[in-house]
Amino acid sequence: MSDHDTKLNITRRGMLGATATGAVLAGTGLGSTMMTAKQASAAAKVELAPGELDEYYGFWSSGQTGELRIMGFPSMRELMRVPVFNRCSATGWGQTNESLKIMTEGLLPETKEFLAKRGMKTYDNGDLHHPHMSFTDGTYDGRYLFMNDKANTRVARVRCDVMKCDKIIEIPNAKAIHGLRPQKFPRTGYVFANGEDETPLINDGSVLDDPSQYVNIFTAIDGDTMEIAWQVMVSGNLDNTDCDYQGKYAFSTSYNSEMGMNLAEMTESEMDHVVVFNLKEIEAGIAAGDYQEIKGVKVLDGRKGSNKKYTRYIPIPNSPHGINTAPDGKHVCINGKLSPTVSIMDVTKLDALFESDADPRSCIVGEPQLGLGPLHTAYDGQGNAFTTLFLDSQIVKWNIDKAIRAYNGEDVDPIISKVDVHYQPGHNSTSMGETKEADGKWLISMNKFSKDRFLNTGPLKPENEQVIDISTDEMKVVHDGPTFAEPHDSIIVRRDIVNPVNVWDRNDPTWEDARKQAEADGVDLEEGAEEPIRDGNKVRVYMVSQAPTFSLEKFTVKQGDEVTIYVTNLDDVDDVTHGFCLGNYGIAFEVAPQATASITFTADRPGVHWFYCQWFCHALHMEMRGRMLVEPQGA
Ligand code: CUK
Ligand code: CUA
Repeated sequence: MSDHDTKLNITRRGMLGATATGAVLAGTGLGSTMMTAKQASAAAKVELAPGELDEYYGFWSSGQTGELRIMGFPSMRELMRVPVFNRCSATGWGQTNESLKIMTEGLLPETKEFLAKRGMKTYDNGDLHHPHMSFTDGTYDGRYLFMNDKANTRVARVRCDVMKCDKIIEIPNAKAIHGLRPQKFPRTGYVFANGEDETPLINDGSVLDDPSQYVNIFTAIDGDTMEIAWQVMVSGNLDNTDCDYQGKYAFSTSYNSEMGMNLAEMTESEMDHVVVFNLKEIEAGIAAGDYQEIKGVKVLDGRKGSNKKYTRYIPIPNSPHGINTAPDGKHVCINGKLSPTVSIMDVTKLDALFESDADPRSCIVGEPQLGLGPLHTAYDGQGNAFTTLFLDSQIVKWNIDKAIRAYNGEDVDPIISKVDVHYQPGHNSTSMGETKEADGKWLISMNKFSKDRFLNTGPLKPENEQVIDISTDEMKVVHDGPTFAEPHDSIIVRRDIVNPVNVWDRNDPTWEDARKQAEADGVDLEEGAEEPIRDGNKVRVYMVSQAPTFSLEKFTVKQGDEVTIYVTNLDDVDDVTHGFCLGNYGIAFEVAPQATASITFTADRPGVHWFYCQWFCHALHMEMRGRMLVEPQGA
């Protein structure tokens, strides 16, 4: 890079609010020293002094860990883990009655039966790839986060007021929910989720090794009720999905248009496709009764050659993966993966495809060659795009308008710059980049390999997430962040949009069942009961907690009783969370301020069993304990 360029960049940087050091050095023209100082000043924007707050919330997936993670961004401090599809030792997610209800009520009847035979109530694992926030008018509205489970075909919702999961549903007819995006306009509205694996529509064993009878399913969920609005049967598999800013179309990439069952078959054809879903036509089709009802869901036929107005198949080279709608409201980038190209689709040209027999490729207005292995694209809101190059281990910054002009024959190079990342990036995300309010400040590159970037942790290495300053044309890596298995995707949300409470509302619906049971037992949840309430061999123990005591120092049950313990935390001070851990009974859960939580188990071990508060809450936290006395059978 010439001195001239460097100076220009620094000047622009100065205007964007770099430190005084940067501005001074810009005047001196000390090339190499300047780079270091620039990097230092960019890094300084990432590091926060003790007590300083981040500018953004980051909502991170965790892949096969199955949880949602909350990051402070750009400092990359991990703030919280929200269990969703996984079990959590700390919070009791997957143990408490309240969490089990959320984890089980949305399972399909056949799944409940299948799990019951294995002595399970719900799946223990999940594979969470894509967390996305609800939208209103094209930007985040801070209501909900939605996320997929590829492993067990589920979709979950997290409430942003308390940052807890409140709904999990299993999607019937589909297999391996992968791509997931909320409707951007006018609001969410729909949550679009597509299945990655193709199977027979009625997958009961009557069709097995006959892929010609397999289908794939695109699903629209009502984000308010978490019920399935409709499904569309498609040809080929489906990978990632996104939708437009007009509320008219959703799209999914397909890397296996061949419907191949092995690698050679799946990568055979030069062109795969994007499926475009016409939301109005689909709604009209539902209204007209043009569907079959399978497992309680209305399923429309949008397969190739079905001659319907529901879908169009746009040929795209070669095994496309990520699909990302630009903040300009017009362009959608489809990342070629095995092709070094990104295909730019113009959503304003989609009406014509549905109204006439126009060439499906007529909506493709650009196809720049960017490098090897393009997987996902993010945006700065200023007409530029950032694409991860998995094989090149780079992020490429390029200009959408220039790419379109080059496609039309003009001699322009859309590529602005490239930066090395370490190593093999999958997703990348920019600050507010998947909304109309993309602000062009930061990019996170979520790299699948860290190799030599951290102290060695043995054969299993962390991934490496790198924060990149994109406020100038020259992208700068300013921070490495190791992370455990295996975040795929993330969103970076301005902090003013997210406003969680500090203390639960006592009327929260989460413990509605506990409230009803207490009422039936004539107990006030906020007072607890002095003695266990016996109902045959069912025993209910009502306790309250207030630092540093539980309201019961002991209670007695009989061996073999089915015991339910309710704990209500009366503390209403920020951060005074208690826990309930029952030793050698494998029981532990969190009770946050003003919350009620409960657990049901069989008291099959006689003897003295201590319970204790497992969340450090007070100088006398150790003393916050009590005994469960279990009388032996026959005593
Ligand atoms: S997919 Cu993981 S790198 Cu599941 Cu979003 Cu592309
Ligand atoms: Cu209550 Cu520790």
